[in-house]
Amino acid sequence: MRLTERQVTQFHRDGFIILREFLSTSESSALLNAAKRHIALATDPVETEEEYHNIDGTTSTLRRLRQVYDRDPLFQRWMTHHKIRPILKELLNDTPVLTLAHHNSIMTKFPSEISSTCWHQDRRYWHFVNDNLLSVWLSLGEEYLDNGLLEFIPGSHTMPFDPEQFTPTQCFRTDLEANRSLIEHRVHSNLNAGDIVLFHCQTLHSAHANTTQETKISFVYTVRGAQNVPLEGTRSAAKEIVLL
Ligand SMILES: O=C(O)CCC(=O)C(=O)O
Repeated sequence: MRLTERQVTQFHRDGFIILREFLSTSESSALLNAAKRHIALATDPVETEEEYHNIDGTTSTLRRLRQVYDRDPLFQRWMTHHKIRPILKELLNDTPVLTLAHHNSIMTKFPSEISSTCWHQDRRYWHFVNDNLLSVWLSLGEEYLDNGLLEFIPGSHTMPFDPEQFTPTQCFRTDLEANRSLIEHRVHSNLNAGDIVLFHCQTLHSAHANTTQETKISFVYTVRGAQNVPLEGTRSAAKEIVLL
């Protein structure tokens, strides 16, 4: 599959694009069933909501299964899918490489008051020579604002920001008027199982808490251009790579 010129332009202009029904119902159902099996096992490495928000407490709500590439052949098949490779190559303008050190996760969003995510850029904790990285978000069910759908600020991946516009944990501050007027331009689009969102590592995005009764499950992984190597000695260089 190739993207149209319009889609490529849209990605570079907005910092994200949505491709509807990218996977068939049977492919996404198989991934959802496998994801549910692995969520039930919750084998390490995992991240909990409490860890993510630095909250001490007795409860532990799963937020993501990490390192899913190694957990199941079905997950590997999705992350190296023949349909996605040419698209990633086109958007990165380079050979795509899976960065297993980072987003390589099944995301769970259990109904929980603390499951929201502040406005942020994914590159906040990543260390590469440049910004040529994007994430592939796959919906495994319906996603909408009430169950924690992602929202994006179009064009934010190319905007120059001052460090003061972010908190010490790299959340885009909502107490600043300048930031708030940018956030007013946020957009969202409901997703269904099999839809994918491709977004640049500098695109500001956030998500609401899940206020429904159902858990939302999604899959996210990150790719970089082969020439965009991780900085030596950083966490970004800690895992092996997979050339696509
Ligand atoms: O699902 C969420 O709450 C946000 C996920 C996200 O933005 C991320 O993992 O970078």
